[in-house]
Amino acid sequence: MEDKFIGCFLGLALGDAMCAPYEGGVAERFLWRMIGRTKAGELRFTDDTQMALDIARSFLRDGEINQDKLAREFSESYKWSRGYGPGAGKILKKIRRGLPWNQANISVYKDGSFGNGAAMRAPILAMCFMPSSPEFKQGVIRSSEITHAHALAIEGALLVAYSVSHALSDMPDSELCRYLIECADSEIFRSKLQLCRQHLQNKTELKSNDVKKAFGNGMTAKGSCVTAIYLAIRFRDKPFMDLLSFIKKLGGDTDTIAAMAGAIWGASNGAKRLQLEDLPRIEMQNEIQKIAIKLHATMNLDKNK
Ligand code: F2R
Ligand code: MG
Ligand code: MG
Repeated sequence: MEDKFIGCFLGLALGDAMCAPYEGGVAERFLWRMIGRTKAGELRFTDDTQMALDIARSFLRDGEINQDKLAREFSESYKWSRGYGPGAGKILKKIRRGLPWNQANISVYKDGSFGNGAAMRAPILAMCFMPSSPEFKQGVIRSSEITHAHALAIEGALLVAYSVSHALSDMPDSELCRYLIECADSEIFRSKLQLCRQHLQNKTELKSNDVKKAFGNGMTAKGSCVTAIYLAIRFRDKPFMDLLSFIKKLGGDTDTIAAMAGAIWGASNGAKRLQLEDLPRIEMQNEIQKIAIKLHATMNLDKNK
């Protein structure tokens, strides 16, 4: 199980760092080519991994998702050069200046953001709480709403977190799809998940343009979360690099789709199947691995209480 936790966190961070140079349009790609490596030549990660690390550190320190403390952690980690979403960046700067998070999160969009910024970091919650516990759903909601108050952003985060959790426990694909469809509150997520189940059952080899049309490749939760879930399951028995190559071709919000899909893939397959020796190193790789091991130890301790 420890190897699956490491696979999940490294799958998220590697997906993010390796697909970040393919995100967005020409300007974003050019910028990331300029700032996408550390001085030591390691790949830099973006907001996806940074916010996942913030949640993990906050949970390991506090033993819970304490929204005031996590809001502070998020805002103190904020750096423009991590490529945060436009709304999220504004919210985090306001929190840093002292605005309470529950005012900041409705200050850019009055109903809150429906971007995928809550879902991209949600895999960590599956390494903090057992999926059957009430704390699981609460943890996802609490960690999401600090920056993403919109119901669709939270729904996307829950679906990604459930997918990771069930990948950690090897739930069969058909059961996972059925479970996710039951959990979906909105028509948009339910219909995309039904389509996802159909394509997986029929083993349809959708081309990247068809994946984009069916599930989306953008920065909203409804236009990226099911894409990541579909691709993680479709590529589960294939090499990690095949998953990333497909996402690079898909374009759009590549780092985030790869972070979410990479976390689900890594939770299913574990770190050994990532074949790290053949992949570029990312910044803080050892620390990410250590944090995954600590999360695993904490979850086991909780189980024994
Ligand atoms: N910021 C980036 N990438 C750079 C730009 C990419 C390029 N321009 C492209 O179009 O692909 N990446 C990071 O941002 C994403 C996570 O975003 P997050 O944290 O959800 O931010 P935000 O700004 O809240 O939401 C993203 C966009 O969704 C639309 N949106 C959200 N809520 C809305 C609402 N209530 N009404 C209208 N529009 C809403 C806006 O366009 C937001 O800007 C990840 O990709 C991460 O890697
Ligand atoms: Mg990013
Ligand atoms: Mg992104």
